[in-house]
Amino acid sequence: MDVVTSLLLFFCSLGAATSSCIPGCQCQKTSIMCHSLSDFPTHVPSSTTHISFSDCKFYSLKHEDLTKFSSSLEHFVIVKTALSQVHTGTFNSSLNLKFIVITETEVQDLPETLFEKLQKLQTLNLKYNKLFAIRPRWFFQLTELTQLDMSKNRFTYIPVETFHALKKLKFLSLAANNASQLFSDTFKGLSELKILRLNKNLLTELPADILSDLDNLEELSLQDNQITYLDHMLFSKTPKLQKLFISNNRLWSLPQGIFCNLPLLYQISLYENHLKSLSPGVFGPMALRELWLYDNKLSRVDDDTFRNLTQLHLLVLSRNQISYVSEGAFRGLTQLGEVSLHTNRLTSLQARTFEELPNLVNISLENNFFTSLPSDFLKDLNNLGEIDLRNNSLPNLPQHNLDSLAKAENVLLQQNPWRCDKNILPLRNWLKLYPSKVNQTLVVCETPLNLKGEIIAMLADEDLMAVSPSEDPVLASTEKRRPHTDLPKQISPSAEVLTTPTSKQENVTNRGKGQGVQANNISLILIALAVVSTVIISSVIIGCIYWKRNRRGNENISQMSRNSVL
Ligand SMILES: *[C@@H]1O[C@H](CO)[C@@H](O)[C@H](O)[C@H]1NC(C)=O
Ligand SMILES: *[C@@H]1O[C@H](CO)[C@@H](O)[C@H](O)[C@H]1NC(C)=O
Ligand SMILES: *[C@@H]1O[C@H](CO)[C@@H](O)[C@H](O)[C@H]1NC(C)=O
Ligand SMILES: *[C@@H]1O[C@H](CO)[C@@H](O)[C@H](O)[C@H]1NC(C)=O
Ligand SMILES: *[C@@H]1O[C@H](CO)[C@@H](O)[C@H](O)[C@H]1NC(C)=O
Ligand SMILES: *[C@@H]1O[C@H](CO)[C@@H](O)[C@H](O)[C@H]1NC(C)=O
Ligand SMILES: CC(=O)N[C@H]1CO[C@H](CO)[C@@H](O)[C@@H]1O
Repeated sequence: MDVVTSLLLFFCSLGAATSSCIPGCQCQKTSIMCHSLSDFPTHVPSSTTHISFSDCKFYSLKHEDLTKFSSSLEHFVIVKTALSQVHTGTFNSSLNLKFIVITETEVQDLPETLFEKLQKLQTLNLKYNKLFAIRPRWFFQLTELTQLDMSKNRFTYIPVETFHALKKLKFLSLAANNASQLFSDTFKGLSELKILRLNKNLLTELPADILSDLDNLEELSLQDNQITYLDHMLFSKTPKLQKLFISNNRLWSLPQGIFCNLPLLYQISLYENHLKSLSPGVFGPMALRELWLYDNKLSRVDDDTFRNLTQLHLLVLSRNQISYVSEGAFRGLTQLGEVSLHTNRLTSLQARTFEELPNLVNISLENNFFTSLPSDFLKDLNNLGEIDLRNNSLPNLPQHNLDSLAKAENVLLQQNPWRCDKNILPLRNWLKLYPSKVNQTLVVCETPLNLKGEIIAMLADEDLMAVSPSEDPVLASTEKRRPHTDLPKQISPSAEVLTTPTSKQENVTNRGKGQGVQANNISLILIALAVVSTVIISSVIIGCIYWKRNRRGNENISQMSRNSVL
């Protein structure tokens, strides 16, 4: 909860006990809360310690406004007000101020000496104004300041000396401005700083030693900048770092050793960068539980890349360009519960890639180009929950693969070009054997054409004998079509088909008994069309259901992205 909210809640909690001491204001003991005033109130009691203004219409603030109560004033808040000018000297006799919030105003600049007398000030919140420049001397006397929030303003430049006096600062936010450059000494001496937010600026690089005095830093936000490179020593002096956000930048590589001195790190975001490769030596031992690397440009995952991440529960590598995952890529990830490799360029896997991952539950491999799966590739996995193979290039699955897949509770197989010849029999039998693992209605033939859209689990043996198993799946549906699957021929209606009413249901389920296929081409096409359209509509519905089901919150990853990357 930010300071404004907490203060407003504090005032609200005073509730019924308040009285209207000044028109438009509520008072409680020495606290005053004013709302929608058009002018700064003139008769504020001299004992006032807390005063706040929201949705007011006065444009300026000056020394005389505060003189009556300046010596007792401790908390001063202005929120959502037309304020555009704060005059020199406004706070120069309010020496007991500990807490100032000026937010959501029209203020574009503040006098250089505005805060110079405020040696007791602990919190200064200037978030969400229109400050276009930082005056280098603003904070020179604020030696007691612990919280400084300057986010959501409009400055592009941060003078190097700006924060040097703030030896007690614990929280500093410069997020959502347009700063493009920082210096080695920008954060010099801020050894108490725990949280530093630099996200949403226009930073392209960081000096290698910019964090070297921040030995108590716990959280660093660098996301949403344009950073292309991070020095390998950048984090060498921040051993207490717990959260590091670097997503949505332009990093194309991570140097060896960069994350090797971060034993307490448990959250990192690296998604939406341009990372082309990752190698062993990048991640040292740390407490990381989730690693999000989606939307990068990784082309391969090599042995031991993540070996030090023994606490990792979730590894997201989706939406890269990965065409190769080596056998030892996930070695050491003994806690890994879920790995997401979907939407990559994989055509095959190594048999031992998932070996020695005793806690692996979910594997997503959808939207790749798998034409086959290795034997026994799920051998060591005894808690397998879901394996997603949707939208790959599998023509069938041999018995040894099916034996592996039987370990999973849930297998997603739709959108593969299943070729319904006799090699599909193991899959058909398996689907019948394990109706609870797969939604059978979604697993349908792609070829041959006359079986396109047919539910594989419902195929009869005879259906499958009609097509030669050796036939190439593409050719089978085009040049090499057998006479009875020839499209023009099917369309020319035969008297028999037209005149004989058929029972659709029977012809779907019993089709294929001898000549049935040839005799019923038209009705089959109609039925197939009906089935296909049902399947399409259902897939959309299912898609929606999955989309909803997969919603899992994470404060640093937008819900949308999280859904589509897992
Ligand atoms: C404070 O500022 C006002 C306005 O600039 C000025 O008149 C006054 O002398 C100053 N007082 C002190 C104590 O600096
Ligand atoms: C930052 O700069 C971009 C253009 O580079 C501009 O569109 C945007 O409004 C600026 N943001 C702020 C907060 O000034
Ligand atoms: C594991 O961490 C150590 C210590 O930081 C480092 O030297 C080593 O290269 C890391 N190993 C891998 C495989 O990343
Ligand atoms: C596996 O996926 C299911 C369904 O999406 C989810 O409920 C479960 O938490 C996941 N398990 C792990 C260990 O990630
Ligand atoms: C299927 O996977 C490919 C390759 O990743 C992808 O381009 C395509 O959009 C996916 N199709 C669907 C319907 O998800
Ligand atoms: C299987 O998919 C169909 C749509 O094809 C859907 O109506 C049905 O609810 C799904 N069944 C399960 C168990 O999800
Ligand atoms: C069982 C059944 O109704 N089968 C029908 C399938 O289609 C043929 C040809 O159109 C009919 O003659 C059958 O009666």
